[in-house]
Amino acid sequence: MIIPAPARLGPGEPLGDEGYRLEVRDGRARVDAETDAGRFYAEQTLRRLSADGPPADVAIADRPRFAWRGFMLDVARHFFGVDDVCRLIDQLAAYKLNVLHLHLSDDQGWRLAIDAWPRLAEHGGSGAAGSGPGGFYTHDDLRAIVHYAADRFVTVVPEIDTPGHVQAALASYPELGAPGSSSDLYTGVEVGFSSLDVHSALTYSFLDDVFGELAALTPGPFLHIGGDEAHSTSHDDYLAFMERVQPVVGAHGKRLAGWEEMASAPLAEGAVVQYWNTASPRGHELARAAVAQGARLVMSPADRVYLDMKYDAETPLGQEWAGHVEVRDSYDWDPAALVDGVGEDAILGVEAPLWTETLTTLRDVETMAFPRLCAVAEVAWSPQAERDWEDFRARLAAEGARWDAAGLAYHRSPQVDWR
Ligand code: TNX
Repeated sequence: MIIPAPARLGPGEPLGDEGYRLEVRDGRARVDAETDAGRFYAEQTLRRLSADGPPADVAIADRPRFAWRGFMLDVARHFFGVDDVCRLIDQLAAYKLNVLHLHLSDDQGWRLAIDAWPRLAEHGGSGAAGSGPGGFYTHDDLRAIVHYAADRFVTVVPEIDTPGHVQAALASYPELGAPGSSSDLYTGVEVGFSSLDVHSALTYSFLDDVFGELAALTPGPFLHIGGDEAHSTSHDDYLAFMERVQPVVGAHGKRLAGWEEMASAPLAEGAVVQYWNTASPRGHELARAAVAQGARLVMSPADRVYLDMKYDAETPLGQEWAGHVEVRDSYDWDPAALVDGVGEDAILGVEAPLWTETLTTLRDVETMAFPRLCAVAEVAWSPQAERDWEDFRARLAAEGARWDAAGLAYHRSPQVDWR
């Protein structure tokens, strides 16, 4: 009926920035909220309650467990245009997710026009993983996405991956790499082979230009600088880079976000670190290192919420390095019980990344995202005590009919008794 399951707040409990009270009696609805976001979420809930006819009498007081409830789309390995992204934003809003993290650059593609460095998009955006077509967002395109998202209380968190994952940039401007680096476009799916020249002043004036244009296009508080898998950057160079890049982010009025590797460096105040690598014993250490520095965490454990992992051995698309991830795996976990020393207070939220090395169409994206994204949405919104797999899978079964009607592609998981 409703996804995600509502919290049960007592009469005096505050609704906060996103909470609401909803009362339906004799077919009439009454909403209380302190914010427009709260009213919006009440409306989403009411819409679900009314999906199959007039809603039954009900009284709900609800607010989210976590402030950051995210979905990440990799538009670098394969590009997805404004219409596709807006269609996904509709789904995020329906499930009360509020962050769209756009992975805008990687070795295979640079996906945002930068006025000061035009070859990034023109040349760096011309290809994709495999032989797929390229593409990039103009400033107006990104503004349209940001606006569409904001209307649905979704904040866009833009990511420019640094200092690694930059082959598309190096192919466009070879002077950004250390002498001797390759300046070829890359269409493979390896990671960890490219690096910005961390010792060159040009690198930081380049990033200042890029972050400046990006900051002006995205009103949200965060700028994500990646920082992952910089395997061809030495650790000393990585530290030198992190020391120099953080003030550039700060100078544009943004808070720093980055992948867990970033926690191996001293971090600016207010930084957000994204835990991901469940295949490495370093992941837990890095998460604790982030907390020890006062950073807050976004939990993206690959073996739970990486939406590019295959559901099972039969899944035609996706990857397997973090194992198979069925719907129940995405649902049955507690973010605050995942890493020793990383409790509720250290956690800003939960995000499900969707990497697109193997995905080329919106249909591919939807099939990998649904129904697992609904499970993640409930992990992020509902209190642990209100979450129950049997209850969730029953609600999910009803959701399938809605997706069929809307033409949304999804995986008909054998774990759910679809109607
Ligand atoms: C790891 S997650 C990556 C990505 C890949 C993904 C594939 C992360 C920070 N880095 O570069 O696309 O695995 O599952």
